[in-house]
Amino acid sequence: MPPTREERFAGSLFGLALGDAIGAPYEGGPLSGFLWQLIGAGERGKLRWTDDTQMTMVLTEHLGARSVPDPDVLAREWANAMESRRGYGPGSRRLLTRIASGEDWRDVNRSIWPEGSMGNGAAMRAAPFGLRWSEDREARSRWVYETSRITHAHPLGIDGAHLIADAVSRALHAEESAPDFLEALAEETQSRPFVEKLRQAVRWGADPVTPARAAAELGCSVLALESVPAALYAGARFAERRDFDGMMRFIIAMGGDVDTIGAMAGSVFGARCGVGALPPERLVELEAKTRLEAAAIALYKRSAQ
Ligand code: F2R
Ligand code: MG
Ligand code: MG
Repeated sequence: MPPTREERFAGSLFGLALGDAIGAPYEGGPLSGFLWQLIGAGERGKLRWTDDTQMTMVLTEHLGARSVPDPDVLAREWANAMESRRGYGPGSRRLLTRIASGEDWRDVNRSIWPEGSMGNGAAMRAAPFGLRWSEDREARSRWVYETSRITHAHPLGIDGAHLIADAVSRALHAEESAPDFLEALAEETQSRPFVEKLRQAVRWGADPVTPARAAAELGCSVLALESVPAALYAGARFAERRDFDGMMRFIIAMGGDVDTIGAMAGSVFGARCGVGALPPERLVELEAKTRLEAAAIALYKRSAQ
């Protein structure tokens, strides 16, 4: 039996949180991993997530509570919910701190780089748009743009967010092979740099390339242009055989921005395979499951209206 739509919503959000939490100790090399092992256990030993899930959770609650997002309110909600110990990107941390102190996001979102951030911080939180507006590309695209630029004004940061939202939306419905899924995304996006990366993965076809080759040819850094294609490849490839653990082993072996590649891939995997395909022994360990589940249900109900 294919998963229900409700199971796919929960699968996408729990897949994101699990990918984030399982990947977190491996993000950024041994020193940063050691630090996370020290502070990352979370309350009562629960598997603890990072900024990726924190921002996605706030966004999911925001979308579940209203018919359309309010970027000004959302900016303040993200800023007020920021916890440094969750490992935010340096640019995002500075912007959110200024927004929390009362500055308008429009005055700060190009203050670090003139074109804005091209990090993956907007892409890592974009999955809820694919769930909320899965059948309405125009609305999905509009709200991804209007909310990504709060922290990520650079076109590549925003394009990466569009791709993750489009991929989650597609995974809710399509049962394609990984190459077909990636080719369809490449045809939909207007962003040439992303098209080149996606077509690179399409050319691999059904051949299972090694993590080292995927990392070398797609990239796996904090930049959206590298980590988004890497996550889409891993998510699509391992969703075909419903192998979440295999997907995370692959992502950990690629290295780089492991928690965020895990989060983005997990959101695609869960949208296609449903919450029942996630490893139950890891789900049990995840922190704040009740809050995440309530957010998923509210978003599901809102999208059904
Ligand atoms: N910050 C982290 N991880 C490090 C700390 C965690 C560690 N494990 C620990 O022990 O504590 N992870 C989180 O940050 C990433 C998302 O980052 P975001 O929100 O995009 O931030 P930022 O700073 O805007 O961009 C990231 C870096 O990309 C480069 N960059 C961005 N725009 C640029 C531009 N226009 N020109 C040049 N470089 C640009 C900069 O190096 C930015 O610092 C996720 O991995 C999340 O998990
Ligand atoms: Mg993170
Ligand atoms: Mg990360």
